[in-house]
Amino acid sequence: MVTRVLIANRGEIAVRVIRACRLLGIGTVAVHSQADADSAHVLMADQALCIGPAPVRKSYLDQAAILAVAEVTGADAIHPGYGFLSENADFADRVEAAGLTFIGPTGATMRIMGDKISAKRAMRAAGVPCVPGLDEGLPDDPARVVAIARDIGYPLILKAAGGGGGRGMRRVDREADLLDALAVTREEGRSAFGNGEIYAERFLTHPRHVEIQVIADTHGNALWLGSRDCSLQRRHQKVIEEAPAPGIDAAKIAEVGERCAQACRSIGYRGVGTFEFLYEDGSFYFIEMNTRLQVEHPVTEMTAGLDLVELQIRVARGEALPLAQADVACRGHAFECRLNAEDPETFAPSPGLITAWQMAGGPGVRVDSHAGAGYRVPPYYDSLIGKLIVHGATREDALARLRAALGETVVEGIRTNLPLHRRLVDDAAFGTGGVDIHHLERMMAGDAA
Ligand code: MV4
Repeated sequence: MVTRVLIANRGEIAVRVIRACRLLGIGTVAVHSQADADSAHVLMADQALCIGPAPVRKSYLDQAAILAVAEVTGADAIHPGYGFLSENADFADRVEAAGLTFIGPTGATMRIMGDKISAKRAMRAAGVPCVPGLDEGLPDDPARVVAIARDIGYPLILKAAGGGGGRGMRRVDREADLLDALAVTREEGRSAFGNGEIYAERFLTHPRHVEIQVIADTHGNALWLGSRDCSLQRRHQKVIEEAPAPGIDAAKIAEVGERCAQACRSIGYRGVGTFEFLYEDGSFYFIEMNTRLQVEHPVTEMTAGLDLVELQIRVARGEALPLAQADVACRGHAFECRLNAEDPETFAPSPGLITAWQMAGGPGVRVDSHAGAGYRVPPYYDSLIGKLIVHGATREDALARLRAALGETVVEGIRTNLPLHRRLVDDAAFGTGGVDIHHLERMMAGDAA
């Protein structure tokens, strides 16, 4: 039963989840830090409770405080949003042990995907194409490490099993650097993730970051809902995402998508999930699976014509998916610009009072945000203040709408990355589509030169 959902998050995603609950006639409970007392999610929810001071360790990451709020408010489900506790397997287990519904996969599934070696092993076994390399931790014996690395070839990349999202990785270009690089990466893995297991893969030099959205119910049904391209990023922070990934044969994407959906069925996956791939020279290579709703889910919603948060709640309460793969049709093209309170050149955070706020509108334009004029962006959390999402019949139409929408958008009082977005929509390579993960950093390096 899901009659009252506690939203264990803040900002635009808390607002997004509250909207979905309202559509379903489900009650909502917000939790917030002292710094977010007058935030939009607090005002929108049926009830709101303060769970602690501004620092996330003492509020949005305080599992006991969140579970206590669920108990006193009679919430019967918890939506974790993204970030914070969304991929914390122990939290998912504690929620279920308290007799509540965790809106997401089981703790056991999250543990498999949280360990990047076990994730890759499980996905390779399920028929998902992976980066060449052993799906095992590297041994201690230096001679065996050198032999394994020779088999993979150089350049290769060392990755911490407990890492992910760009943390705990190191490129190695030659054998002479291998053992020192392994020692350093192991030590980082131990100190950052409490896990010194390291694996090696062939290093792809110019990949695109392409992901496949999936959703699965508890009746053995799983669907793939199209692709997204998230290559436009800087230091693992995505800037613009789009759906579908441009310039890739639809049949090739469908083939990989089917593999992802089949993998979900074979491991008994439940909820929404994302298979992350590197795409290089016409091939897909699985790297990680995210077991949460992602920031960029709206571009999939716009192209698939589905409400992913509604579907998340429906499958969490035990309903069968209301559609089959043959009913999934991805139409047109969508872009999402992440609007951040940050300096457009240095990317340094720029919190403070928003004095003017004008968002774009019109056909195919959507804004997901918790901000507005008079809102003070707190300095304690990530700098995302909203997302501008556009949809059009073709990539060209969507890009024209995005350019026009960025022209209408006004945010004053703080620095934002709007100037960067306006520049990117006029970038020739981005206009063509299919830039690799290094494009933005190359562009910024060109400015400095
Ligand atoms: C790689 C790679 C090249 N070759 N793996 C970074 C995030 C993490 N999810 C995986 N990452 C990478 N793995 C191999 N075998 C390059 C990256 C990478 C990257 C990937 C996706 C998006 C942005 C990136 C930025 C730098 C490096």
